[in-house]
Amino acid sequence: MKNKRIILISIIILILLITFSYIFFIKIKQNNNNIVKNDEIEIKSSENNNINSNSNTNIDNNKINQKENEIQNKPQTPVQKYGKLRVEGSKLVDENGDIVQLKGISTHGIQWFPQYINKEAFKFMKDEWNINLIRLAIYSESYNQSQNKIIEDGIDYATDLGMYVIVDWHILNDNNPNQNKEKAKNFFSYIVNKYKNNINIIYEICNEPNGNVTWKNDIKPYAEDMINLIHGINEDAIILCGTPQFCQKINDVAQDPLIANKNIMYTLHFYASTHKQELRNELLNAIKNDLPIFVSEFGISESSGTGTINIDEANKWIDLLNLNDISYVYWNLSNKNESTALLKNSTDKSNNWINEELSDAGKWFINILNNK
Ligand code: IDC
Repeated sequence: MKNKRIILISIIILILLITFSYIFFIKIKQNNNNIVKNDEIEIKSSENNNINSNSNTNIDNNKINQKENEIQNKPQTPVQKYGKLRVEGSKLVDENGDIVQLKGISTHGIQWFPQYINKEAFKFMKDEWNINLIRLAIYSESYNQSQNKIIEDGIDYATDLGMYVIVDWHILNDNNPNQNKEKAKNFFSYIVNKYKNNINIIYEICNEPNGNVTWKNDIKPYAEDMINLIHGINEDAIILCGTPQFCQKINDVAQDPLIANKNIMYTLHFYASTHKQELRNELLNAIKNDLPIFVSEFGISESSGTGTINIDEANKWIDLLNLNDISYVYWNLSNKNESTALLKNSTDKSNNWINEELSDAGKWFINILNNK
């Protein structure tokens, strides 16, 4: 009986021992697992931290790169560089009040040479020839609404590329701007309204009044009306106003300036084989009179647009213009068989030209633009 008891107690102790050691074993295992898990979590979270800190570094690097890019590339386009232009005294100035000199190229009549109004050509001239301005020549006498598409395309390309653009109402054979005044009013109210938020458009209200036309009786009243119309829609627009005798008698204006003088400039045109020191004296006089002058068209041929070119005189003109920060625009982008055309008559391409495809005058002007 006593033996039986001893055996029973031993069995119970054994069972208890086994149970405790099992529980103990399980506990240890769990702990170990937890340690491993915690380690994993720690490793994971430290990995995450690394990823986060890496991505933070990436973001920081991107920001630095962006800033560097901005500093290096800025200003990327002429309009980014100068912003909204205005006229202060006799000077064209940028958004910060610093003097700006625009240099550009004029199309020929848009209805005769529309092939050159293409974005690739504008981009090429901006990037390779350093121009910041395009002038779209719309011959007033032969203008009709079907030409609007070409004009709007031209404005849109210039805008996309961050270039300034002159919308030129090209009075010529219709020598008195009042002749086509109604057409001019309709045209400008349409275009100025459509583009009233653009800061890159300059409006030239009459290319070259000529013949029996005076500043006081003809051009001035026309200009006052057109300025009212344009500034009524966009009060900050810069407006270029033609002057008598194909834009040579700029000093007629000095004696009898326009009533509205906000953001107005007067145009002087020259053709270097015909117009020399006498016309430069006229310009020097205007500079003395503090008149804001813009050379919205010039050539280095004879005033007919063809004949011999005069590089000596042309260089004298450019020196004088550069010295006085006066903006200028070369006539004309075409391959017409005339010496003022930028392209050789044999050049068929309408963009991406090589030097050999330029006329003599074209080669000279591209050198001027590249400061060579
Ligand atoms: C000329 C063109 C020529 C065209 C003629 C008439 O070069 O191809 O046949 O006009 O439309 C100006 C004028 C400008 C003239 C240019 C050369 O603004 O239209 O272009 N010129 O004569 N003023 C002085 C010279």
